[in-house]
Amino acid sequence: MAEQTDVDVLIIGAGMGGIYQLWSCLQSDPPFSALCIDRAHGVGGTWYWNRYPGAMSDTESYIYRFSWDKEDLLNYPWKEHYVKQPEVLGYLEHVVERHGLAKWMQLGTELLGAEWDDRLGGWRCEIVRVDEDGNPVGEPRTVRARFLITALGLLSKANFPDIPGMDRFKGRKVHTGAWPKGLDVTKDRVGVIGSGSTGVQVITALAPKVKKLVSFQRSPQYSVPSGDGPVSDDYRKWVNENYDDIWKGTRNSMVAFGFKESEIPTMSVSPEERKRIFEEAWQKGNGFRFMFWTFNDISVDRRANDEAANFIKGKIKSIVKDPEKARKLLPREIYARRPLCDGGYYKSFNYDHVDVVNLKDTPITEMTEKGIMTSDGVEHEFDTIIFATGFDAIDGSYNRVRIRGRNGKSLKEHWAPLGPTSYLGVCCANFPNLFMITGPQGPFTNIPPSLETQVEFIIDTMRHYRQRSSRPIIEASEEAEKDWTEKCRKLAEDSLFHETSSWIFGANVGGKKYATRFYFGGLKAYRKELERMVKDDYRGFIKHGEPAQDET
Ligand code: NA7
Repeated sequence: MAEQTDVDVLIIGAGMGGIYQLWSCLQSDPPFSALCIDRAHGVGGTWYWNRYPGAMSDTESYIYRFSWDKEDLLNYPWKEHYVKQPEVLGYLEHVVERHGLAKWMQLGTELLGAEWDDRLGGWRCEIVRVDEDGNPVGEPRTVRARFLITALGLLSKANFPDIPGMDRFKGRKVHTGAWPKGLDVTKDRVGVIGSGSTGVQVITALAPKVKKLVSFQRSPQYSVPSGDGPVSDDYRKWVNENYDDIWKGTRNSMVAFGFKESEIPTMSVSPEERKRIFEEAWQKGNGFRFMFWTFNDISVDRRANDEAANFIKGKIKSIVKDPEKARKLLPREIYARRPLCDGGYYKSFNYDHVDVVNLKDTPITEMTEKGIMTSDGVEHEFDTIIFATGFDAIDGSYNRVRIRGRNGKSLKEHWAPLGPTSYLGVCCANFPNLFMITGPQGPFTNIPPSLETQVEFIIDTMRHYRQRSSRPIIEASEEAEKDWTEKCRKLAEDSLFHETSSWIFGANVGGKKYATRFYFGGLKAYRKELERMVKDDYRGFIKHGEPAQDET
């Protein structure tokens, strides 16, 4: 008699991906028994940890949610074009309650390691209870699972810069990705290091409220207005009446932001028309809309990119009154990072108490007891220093857990030669029955529709293999992973994104392998890839034989 598993599926992470995966397991006929754990003491994933002022999704509210609960979709309230962190968290808590998922969850529990066991035909996982600070409580225990599904999030391991004298600072240091509950810094003099989408949000939110704010900015970015504001009853009615078409359009689009991407090249219209279209996008708001709804080549063609970049630079100069501050805020690289939007970021610098330090002119030399010292000898004094310095993205979330596949090789070792790779963004060769939600080389889009695509693919695949065998082994071939990686590399090379250095390529963390962490073909093409592969009888997956009856 072969050893039995304790549970069919162990899901790591109770954010959006983990919640939907758990629900899908329980809905299957017959259900997959499942346990979902999270080191956080609440559900929500990213939205549990990122409680910094101004934290919000920059996707329109109506598609920053699950599409599969139609009744809830039509009735759950949202007031503004964008959902803010407390609302997203509230929504996810509501989904867990509505579907009775909590009893299949064990929160405040961390995965220490997982090892593939050939004899078991599953994963031996070591988990442990942790307190609110992440310290282990009690002894670890082993869970034997047929499938291991990681829903760790793209961006969960904080990136802290290594600044000399970090420990000397007597004030408060806080990373945006681990913002303590209830922390209020509005009476403080605040320094913010980092100006990615988090930096832009936190600066915009705090600027009108704090005593003093200085942004320490290494790479000025392009940001456009978000267009946020209350939604009318008529608007909500329109969304509700058109939800099916909205989701259909979203799944059949490239970046899945709910608008139809442009099909016209930038230089195919007159300069006046170009300006008009850019202005219209500026007024409507949203970073992804500005990059992908206006014209079809901003992210791939240098001339088109310059046109968009110059338009935004013109806006920055007209908004920021102080020419020296404006000079510092003007981007110096092309417009090819994750597109940003904001609720008045550039205007924030018109306050006398808000300033920006260009770290390329005057780098940080050290942290002192009182604050931050820059190379011009100025000591900037603060009560609180906020690190909006981003994350050790994607593989960073995996590297802190010991996941060992066949032959005892860890994921970290598997990824060492080329950077994080996968087959179809969900599987890795030699890691049987391991599925990753928003793992490396998945689509670069609005997250919820991609994550739903992956969860649905994973559950369908598990069901399919369960019909073939009572001890299913689902395993991508090395060849398939190599081909997918090559496809992702080519797509990234065709895009201008690879000319900027950001977390998308692992370029934000010293010592990391420079490699694309995304599939740049868009959601529609990604879904087609999955469909074709399934039609091709799960091309790229190794055909394991049926186990003998007495093994089951
Ligand atoms: P990002 O986009 O990685 O931004 C991090 C920012 O921190 C960026 O401006 C970095 O400058 C800056 N940074 C990082 N390290 C340092 C050091 N050592 N010194 C100074 N500045 C530094 O992270 P976010 O949290 O803003 O956003 C991540 C994603 O979360 C976002 O795209 C959304 O999808 C949600 P750099 O640009 O590297 O010069």
